[in-house]
Amino acid sequence: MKRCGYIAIVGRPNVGKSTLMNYLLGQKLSITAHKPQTTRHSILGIHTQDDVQCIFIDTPGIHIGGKRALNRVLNKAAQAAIQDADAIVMIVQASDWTDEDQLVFDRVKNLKTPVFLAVNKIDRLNEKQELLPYLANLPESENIQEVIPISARKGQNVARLETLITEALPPGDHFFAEDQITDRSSRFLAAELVREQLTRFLSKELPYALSVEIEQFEHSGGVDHISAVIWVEKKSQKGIIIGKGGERLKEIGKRSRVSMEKLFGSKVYLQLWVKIKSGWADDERTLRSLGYTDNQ
Ligand SMILES: Nc1nc2c(ncn2[C@@H]2O[C@H](COP(=O)(O)OP(=O)(O)O)[C@@H](O)[C@H]2O)c(=O)[nH]1
Ligand SMILES: [Mg+2]
Repeated sequence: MKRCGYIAIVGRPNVGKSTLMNYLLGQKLSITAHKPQTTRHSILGIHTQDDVQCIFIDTPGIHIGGKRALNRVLNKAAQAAIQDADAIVMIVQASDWTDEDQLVFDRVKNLKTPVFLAVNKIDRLNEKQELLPYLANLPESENIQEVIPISARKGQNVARLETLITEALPPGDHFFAEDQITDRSSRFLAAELVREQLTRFLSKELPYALSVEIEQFEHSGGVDHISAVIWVEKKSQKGIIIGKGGERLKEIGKRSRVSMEKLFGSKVYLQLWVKIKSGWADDERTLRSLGYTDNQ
């Protein structure tokens, strides 16, 4: 019997949503970082095995507060993914339960949708025993099917989680071709890979204030020719990204190119530019023009 369905991966920022999706897909599709909110858009990861097609939605982290327009858009995207899903994987990390975890839990607990509560990063615990009081204190709700301790980074127990998810999906024809791994264009993925390197190289605040736009993406002579603009808010930010003698931008470019070559399976020639566009993070209309809308 064929099965197919959407699985929303939700949780506060930084608990390992993107890491889990990449592990499930066996491919680095969604960008990850040790800083919160690396994932700005919901992104589909499609995994087809035999009769089952799982369509994972890696959501931007739901989090409290945030006065700026960008944060409001992020929360809406997460909310939309929850509403449409056939199953939900809510991720928390061992052994924390924060106000933000509670907020996510409150959003899913009254739905009819089956929820799998994944307790991630168990590889960080010294003793498995440490987990027992934590598990015993987790809040309960009727739609939680199972609590599953996992390590998304090391893959521990992820197969178990995958089996449970698969069983929860409704019967039906597959929505996507068997070899398709995402609904996103190569342009989008390329921009995300540049943004991933930027979040790794820059201080915690700066990545919120920038966006990446692909100006050119052409395949010719066996090479992908890609040209990207990094939009920043201020002149000082431009300087920080470029670095002394252009060293930082060079390194960001090199690493972005390597991950693009891996994902696209092709040689890449990458050019990066840094340009100033003031105030864009505060203007919802500008956000829309750059593609940061709720239904993305
Ligand atoms: N030790 C450990 N770290 C993890 C695990 N899963 C994710 N991380 C790290 O946690 C950070 C945030 O992960 P990410 O997937 O970007 O979180 P997201 O914001 O929820 O998508 C990254 O530095 C990951 O490498 C895990 O199972 N164990
Ligand atoms: Mg993420």
